[in-house]
Formats: sequence, C-alpha cells, structure tokens
Amino acid sequence: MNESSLKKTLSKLNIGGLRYFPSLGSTNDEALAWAASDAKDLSLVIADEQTQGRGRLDRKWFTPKDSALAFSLILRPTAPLRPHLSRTVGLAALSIADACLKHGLVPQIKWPNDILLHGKKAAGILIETVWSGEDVDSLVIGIGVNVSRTSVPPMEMLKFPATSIEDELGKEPPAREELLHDIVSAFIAWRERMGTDELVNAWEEKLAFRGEQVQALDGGASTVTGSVQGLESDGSLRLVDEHGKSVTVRFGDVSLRPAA
Ligand code: BT5
Repeated sequence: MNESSLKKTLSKLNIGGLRYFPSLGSTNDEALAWAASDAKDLSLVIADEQTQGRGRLDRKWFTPKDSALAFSLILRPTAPLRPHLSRTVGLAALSIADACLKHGLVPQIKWPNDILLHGKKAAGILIETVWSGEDVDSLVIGIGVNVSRTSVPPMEMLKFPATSIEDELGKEPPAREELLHDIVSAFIAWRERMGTDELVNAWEEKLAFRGEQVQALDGGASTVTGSVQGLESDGSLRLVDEHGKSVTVRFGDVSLRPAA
C-alpha cells in the first residue's frame, strides 16, 4: 500500500482525511490523537504494520508487515446518530461481514467484537471514545483483519482459534486495498441505517452460536451461561439461562466461549 494508491482506491467514498503509515504503534492511538484535534468525520488512519496493536484491555493485536488490514475510522456523531451509538460495534461488524460475503466467504459475528470464518477469528474491532465533558466528541473504530496467512498469530498467543481470509478462501486473497474499500463503503451505507431495525436484524442474523450454549466471561470472576437468543435493540446480547430466564449481557469486556 502507499498513500497515493490508497487515495485513488478511496476517492469515490468521500472520507474525511487519510493518514497512511508503513509502520506505526497503533492506528487507534494515532486516530485518538487526531480525533482530539481537528480530524473530520470519517477520517482514516491505516498502517501496513503495527508494532503496538491493541485489543480490548490492552491485549496485544498481532499485525505483521504487509499481511493484514489495520485501520481506524473516526466517527463524529451527528444528533440523529447519538441515541444509537451503542450499535457502533454492530455497524463495524456488519461492514466487515459484508466485505467477506462479497468475496465468497461466510462470516459470523461473535458478539461483541469478533468476525469468525469457519468458527475461527479472522477480524477484531476495538472502539474507543474521545469525550467532551459528558458527551461523546468522537468514536475511534479500530479494525484488524487477517488477510494473508502470515497475519495469523502463533497459537501460544491465542485463547480462541484464528484464521485468515487466505486460509479460508484456499487461494490468493483479494488485495488489502480492495477489502478496505469494501469495508469502508459498507460502513458508510450501514451508517445511514444506524437507527433502523434493519441494522439490528442483519446483525442478529449473523450472530455466531445462535441457539447454542455459551459462557459469557466478563474478565473477572463472573460468568453467565445460557443459549444465544438474539440482540436487544441497543445491541446487548440476550441469552436464556438453564432456568429458562432471559439474561441480558451488556457490553464491556465480555468474551463468549462455547459452553462445555
Ligand atoms: C480485539 O480485541 O479483537 C480488537 C482488535 C482490534 C485491532 C485493531 S487493528 C487497528 C486498530 N489499532 C489497534 O491498535 N487496534 C485496532 P480482543 O477481543 O481483546 O482480542 C484480543 C485477543 O485476540 C488477543 O489477546 C489475542 O488472543 C487475539 N489476537 C491477537 N491478534 C490476533 C489476530 N491477528 N487474529 C486473531 N486473533 C488475534
């Protein structure tokens, strides 16, 4: 990738600005700093390699050179979007899922922030907020997608199996710039429907483990076990526990695992 080819690829999408780096600590860090200064809505930070790529709770995100997509989009919410910001992770997940579908893959969304291909993690989302007092000034939506086989981390780094688009297609993957274009263009289209049931329904349809037993681990001692029913309208996850009681799992540092 380079700046001029990226500009050309994204020229029809009306993004707010572009910062490209051959190597960077984390695109989210750069985007957070840019968002806190003068970034326009839909500005994009992208790197060919991240040396300090982050997951949630500062877990490491592996982005070796030239093998993956690692980018962050800056969202400056307008008044009509504000009531629906809890759906942003769904918006991002659907955008990645649409790009996968376009290339013949069958994506599932492992709530809240992973995209699975054949049950393995191929992409992750990290959303961070810039506050202005008690209001959201902007959101930084970090997206990492494993494109080539070499982007898949070594097993010992993983708690959940990982894969790449190349592994799942079994052939040369699409160019990273093309995938980026597909994701950003789907993001722009879905954002127009952020407040609609259509978005929540499409998100729910793609949920992994529907009807199956999962454990929702919150990173601490507490665990909820139940079968995945669907989503609430704010995007929280609805499970039914062993007593038939509906349990809502809210966002936070929650990880789903198939229950033994
Ligand atoms: C995520 O966190 O899945 C969010 C990942 C977001 C990465 C993007 S890349 C662009 C932007 N800039 C950043 O610095 N970050 C964002 P979480 O659910 O906490 O999952 C993290 C866990 O996934 C790690 O602890 C590893 O076990 C695993 N992991 C790390 N790298 C991976 C990879 N390339 N593919 C699959 N799994 C990975």
